[in-house]
Amino acid sequence: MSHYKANVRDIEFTLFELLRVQDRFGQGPFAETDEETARALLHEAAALAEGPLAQSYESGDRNPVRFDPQTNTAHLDEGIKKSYRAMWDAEWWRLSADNAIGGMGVPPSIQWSAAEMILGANAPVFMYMTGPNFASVIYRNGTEQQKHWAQVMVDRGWSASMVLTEPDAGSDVGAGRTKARDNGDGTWSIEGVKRFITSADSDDLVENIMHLVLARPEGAKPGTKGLSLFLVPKFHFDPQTGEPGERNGAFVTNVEHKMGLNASATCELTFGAHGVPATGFLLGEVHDGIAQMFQVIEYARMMVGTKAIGTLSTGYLNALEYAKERIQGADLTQQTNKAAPRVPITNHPDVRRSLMLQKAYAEGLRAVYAFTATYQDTVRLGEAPDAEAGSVSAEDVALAEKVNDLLLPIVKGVGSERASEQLIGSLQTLGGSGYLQDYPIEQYIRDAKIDSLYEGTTAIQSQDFFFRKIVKDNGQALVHVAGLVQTFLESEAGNGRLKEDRALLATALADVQAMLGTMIGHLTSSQEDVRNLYKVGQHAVRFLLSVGDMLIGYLLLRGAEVAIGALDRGASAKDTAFYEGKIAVAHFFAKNVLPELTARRAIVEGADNTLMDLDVAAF
Ligand code: ST9
Ligand code: FAD
Repeated sequence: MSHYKANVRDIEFTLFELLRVQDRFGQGPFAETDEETARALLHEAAALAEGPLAQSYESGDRNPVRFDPQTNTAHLDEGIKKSYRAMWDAEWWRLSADNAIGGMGVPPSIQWSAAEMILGANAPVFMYMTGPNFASVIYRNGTEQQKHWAQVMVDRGWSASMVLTEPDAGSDVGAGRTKARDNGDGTWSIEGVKRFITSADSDDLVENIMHLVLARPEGAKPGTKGLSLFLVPKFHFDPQTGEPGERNGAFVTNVEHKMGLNASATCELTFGAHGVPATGFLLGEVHDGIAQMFQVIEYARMMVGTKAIGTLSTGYLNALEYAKERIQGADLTQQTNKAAPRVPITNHPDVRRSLMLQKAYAEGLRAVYAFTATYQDTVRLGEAPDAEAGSVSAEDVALAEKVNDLLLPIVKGVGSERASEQLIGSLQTLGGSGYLQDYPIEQYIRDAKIDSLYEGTTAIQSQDFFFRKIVKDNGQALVHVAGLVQTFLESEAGNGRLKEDRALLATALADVQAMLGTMIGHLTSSQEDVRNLYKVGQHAVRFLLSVGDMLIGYLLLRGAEVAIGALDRGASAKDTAFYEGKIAVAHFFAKNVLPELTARRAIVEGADNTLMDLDVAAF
């Protein structure tokens, strides 16, 4: 039986009923996509996820990646390799590749919904399939020769890795010390040690691996702006055919032993220290490494958030299934009657509370990533040379880019934090059984914890959100999103049934706006007293999570409005329960979570620096 449970019904609801993504199909780069093919693709993804991908999820965990120091190889579980090959052979690699090198032309909103299921079923397998996606970044930024290599990477099924982190350069990427020396013949020699590199080796899974490496050319300035991006292959290759030749000097020198995600190879990667030079090629022949790498990072941050959300969804569905069947205790109203019949634990109010909270975050965060992806749809439509005139204006595209940027730290930061938190609730629902390896939830918790760490920790996401995505943007994207919420608040959504919930959302919107106002005040006054920046730093994560909750509340309530409409029009018995669930979950979230924002607002407004004045010795 599969550990993975796809929620295709809710994915289809989110895409086609709530966000109406199909209205953008059939034009420009999505000319080949219609609603029917999109739905078919989602069902295929669910079958793949619940079938061949889910099969090796457990064996990959129980047989972690092994490092062989003799050959500098990371050995993978055979089941993981089999799942990878099933996915490659069915050409799922086309999902997120650029059309120019073999992509399917599937709108990002559909791509990410398929990715949710694949990631929820077996994220390490997804993460070995970097080749075509990273080749797209090479294609977009590369010289003519490198564009050809991007196509070679796809045609020959190569993999790729993103190589930033060093022992002394984690969050602070700009502290990187890996050097690049110009050989004067179009190649560079790379020297240094990188750590924690995902998929830097993968046994015999692929013929070659293209490492995308940040390194500092001799004499370049300090910080991130002095870094350049180099293409460093595992094996040298024929520049025309891609036929691999001699080993290049990039060797995996260790594989980490981790809390979870054991099937994913997390490697130390050493350049130019084994008597073989590590030869690299400057991407696009321009020194613009951090900006180029952020094209990879933006995709990876969306992926990490979607992975966390996909894991929470299957965690919730596993907990729900267990709870419906587990008989324990009498109904609370019968507690004095020792002979009262024993009931399923779904009768207990606390179990219901936790299940509904898990449902709210799983379905609410799904709506958040899909809502974000609709802005990526707009960007893609605008990029197409053959886009129909007037289908998207240049202003639409510019705004969509900004809104996508604004929402990424919410998908990644809020998605990962809430998923971890709520998966604890999923485990709790199973009681002691949840702690056992007989059920998948303990592995979900271990495998999802990484999501708040890599691709920028939550603290980094929160600072990105406040300083870059709001302040540097002059609040333009935020004003757009707040405007959508305001329009909904002023509507008659739900024929009166959502009046009380809309009022709760209005308070939540006012609360986050007040938090922002306070933090902007600290930022402004930091010109007189620079230590006021600490007040921003202390509350940035709280603010990020609060905006996330407000957005979840908004999208759940819009979902409730759609559900009310569907019920009013008459729905099948099965759909009736589904739509009632959508109304209930929105109402629950509005009543049980949104009011917490008022307390958080008071905390932000009461910010002082006593925490920062304290001697560390007092901790
Ligand atoms: C990692 C990998 O953790 C985790 C695993 C992923 C595995 C790969 C998965 C991919 C899978 C693909 C498979 C697809 C398969 C599909 C098929 C399936 C069926 N946005 O603020 P400044 C840029 S990797 C855009 O001064 P500092 C910008 O150019 C390690 N750009 O920063 C800016 O210049 P300007 C991840 C941004 O103080 C410049 O940076 N590590 C953004 O110098 C400087 O900006 C991290 O993420 C942005 N948001 O440096 C590090 N921000 O301003 C986290 C900056 O002129 N640390 N830029 O535009 C940070 O992010 C830091 O804030 C910092 C600070 C390094 C940026
Ligand atoms: P630190 O940066 O040392 O952070 C420690 C703590 O301090 C964190 O809580 C952090 O939030 C906080 N902190 C640090 N700086 C600040 C600040 N300025 N403000 C507020 N708080 C701060 N890297 C790659 O390049 N490629 C990969 O493929 C890759 N895959 C990975 C896979 C795994 C399994 C792991 C564990 C890591 C991976 N990484 C990869 C590295 C990952 O991106 C880093 O671990 C991450 O960016 C954090 O860096 P760090 O571990 O050095 O922690």
